[in-house]
Amino acid sequence: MAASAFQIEGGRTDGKGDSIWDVFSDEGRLADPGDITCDHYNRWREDVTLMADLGVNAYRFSIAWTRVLPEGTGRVNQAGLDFYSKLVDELLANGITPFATLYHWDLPQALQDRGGWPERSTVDAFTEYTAIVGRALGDRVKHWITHNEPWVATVLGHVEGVFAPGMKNWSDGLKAGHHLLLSHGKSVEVLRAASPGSSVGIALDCRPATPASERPEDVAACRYFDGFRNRWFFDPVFGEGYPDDMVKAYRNRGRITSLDFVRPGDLDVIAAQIDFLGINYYTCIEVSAGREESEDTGVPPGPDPPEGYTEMGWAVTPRALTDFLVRVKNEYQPAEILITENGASYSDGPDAAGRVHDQRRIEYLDLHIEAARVAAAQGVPLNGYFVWSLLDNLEWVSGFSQRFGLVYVDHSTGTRTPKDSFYWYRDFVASILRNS
Ligand code: IFM
Repeated sequence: MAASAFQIEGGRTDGKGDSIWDVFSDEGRLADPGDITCDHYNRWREDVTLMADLGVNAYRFSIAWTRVLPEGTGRVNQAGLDFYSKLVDELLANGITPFATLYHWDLPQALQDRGGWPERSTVDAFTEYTAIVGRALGDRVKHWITHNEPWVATVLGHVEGVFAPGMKNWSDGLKAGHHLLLSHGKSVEVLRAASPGSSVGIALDCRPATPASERPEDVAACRYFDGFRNRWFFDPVFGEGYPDDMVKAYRNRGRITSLDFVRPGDLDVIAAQIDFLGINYYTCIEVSAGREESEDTGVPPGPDPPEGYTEMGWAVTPRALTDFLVRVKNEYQPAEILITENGASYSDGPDAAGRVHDQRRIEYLDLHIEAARVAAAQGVPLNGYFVWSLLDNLEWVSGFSQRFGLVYVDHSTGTRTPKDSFYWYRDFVASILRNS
């Protein structure tokens, strides 16, 4: 099961500082405000009990940087560390292994005010934060994820400006992306020192792409899209540096004049040996000429995919998950892969009897778990799968309109109601654990 702090916690209290997402919310840039979300900050015991009932043996959550360091660096807010410490203890008492993500996009606003991720000093701030959290929880947390989906933070946050901090500038975007990756690499060693014997990885999002036709223009557009969306992050993490074709293409398009923000030694730091690669997978895309930087959903222009679309407008494409996992194994040879997110948004709500019949989510999960199994049978070193998500949470700028949970949340009361998918997944997990 996977979740992130801003999407579920609420709890702007007990000394927590504001993150860029709190500010984005205060500015009215989200469809619903992020102040309370699922009130997990107060209901965390209930949520751990739900996971224990579900029978999952691992929970991936993220730590809100501003709960621990309200100003991003310097003064530590002990109440923030205590919150996560209690959560970790409760998980362990219930036989659930904690997987802690350090950064799921919620940069302290105080650091944004000093330039944010485009500034190299943010890398040092992140390693300071990592060391503090590692020392506080590292005796019990043995699985760490440095960053979640750096492509999203880079492109949606700094190039397209649709996510916090709302910057719209290619040059800052690529600097931000580099500093995110650099802070990942630096933190790997920091975490190993602070949390002896732990496993450290990063969660990369992906959009496998195929050309819309065999026309050379579509094939070239697809290659570009793959570089922009996937290889720009996968390649440096696995020691290959930034892809040459993309460096040239970004120059040709005037996205950058140089990569002078990449200092000698940076690429070695980014290529720090990781224990596992997290892959977040939802859908794939067909790319045609002129749409090579378009994150547009759906699979234009061919026929609709037989499994349909989720309510994010994302085509249900399990086969591409298998293919992508095999590709990653072949191209990058990670020691271990975990699917750190996979799930679907469907808005089914309670019927008159209070039951939530979310058959489409069951089908989505079933198809993707099977696709992952097929990849494992082809030698992919797959060692875990996290559903996104336990609760219907705040889907960033889309607010509560997109429901990804196995548990329905009534956002006016906070009441949690397990959906049919919850019971289906409970049975599935029980059968897996019985046979393992
Ligand atoms: O909700 C997000 C999550 O925060 C990051 N990965 C994708 C999910 C669905 O959009």
